[in-house]
Amino acid sequence: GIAFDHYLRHSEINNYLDQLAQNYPNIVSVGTIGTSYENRTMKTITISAKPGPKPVIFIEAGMHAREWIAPALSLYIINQLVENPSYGFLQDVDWVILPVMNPDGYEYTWTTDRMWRKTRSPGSSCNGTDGNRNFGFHWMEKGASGSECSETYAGSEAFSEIETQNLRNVLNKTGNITAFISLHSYGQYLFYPYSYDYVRADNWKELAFLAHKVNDVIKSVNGTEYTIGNSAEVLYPAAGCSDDWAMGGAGVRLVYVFELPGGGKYGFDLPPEKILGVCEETWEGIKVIADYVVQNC
Ligand code: 0X9
Ligand code: ZN
Repeated sequence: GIAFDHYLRHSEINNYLDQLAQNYPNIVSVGTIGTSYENRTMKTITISAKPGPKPVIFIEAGMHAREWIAPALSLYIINQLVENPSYGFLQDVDWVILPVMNPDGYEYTWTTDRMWRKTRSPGSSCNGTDGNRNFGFHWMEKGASGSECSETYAGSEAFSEIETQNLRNVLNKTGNITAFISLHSYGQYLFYPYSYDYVRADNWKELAFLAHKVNDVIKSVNGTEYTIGNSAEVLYPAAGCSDDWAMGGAGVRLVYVFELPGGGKYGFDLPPEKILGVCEETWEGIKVIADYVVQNC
């Protein structure tokens, strides 16, 4: 079983996925998309209640090491889908979930520096690249840094990081991805593309319409409200993010970034006793996206 009253180490997360694959072999499979720079296994879990082609919802979490609520929410979603499988949409949608996009950084936040954000690949003066500036769609145009020591260092070239290569490759080879959701914290924003500049997706009206439905449902749980919009307009331009690549590079139709609620001393260190509430409310919003995919995609 799994409890949502504390955060898990990367190895515990991988063990949970493997345990589900063992206990639910008919609907769950665990795959590896590759290894991280420090050789940790990057696992995805696929949840498919019945055979045959269906739209896929892909969820990526843990790009930024310190944003611990994001992997925790991805595990809550997995737990709901697998262990409480009473949801109608399970018949019509497959799920692929990557709980820890940046395992080296994640472990570093446990052992050494709670506020670490980037990967752990070495540089000549500072370590780490911001994975969310390293994707090859309008790479380095705006809101990304060429300085190794910056928190938003975009890397020596697009896809310089093994972790971003691994995500690119799995998105390229997974057919039928209809929705891509990237989980971050914090700030209660719900972004749709593009992030690289003040440019909206062709289907931005559809994305905005659905985002408002998601927000209404989340708000009805505990009152939490999200700011919705094109991320360049609402926050700041940031080129090289995974969501921009999912749409512009991999052609995914429904693309969102959730900036989950913050808490704790620094915003990123949401206290463990707050995990469950954030998971419960956000899951209601994720289900709205799943229902939309079933009805419209
Ligand atoms: O700067 C970022 O990468 C994100 N904020 S965070 O505090 N989680 O680092 C914002 C991402 C900008 N927008 C999109 N990815 N669309
Ligand atoms: Zn983030």
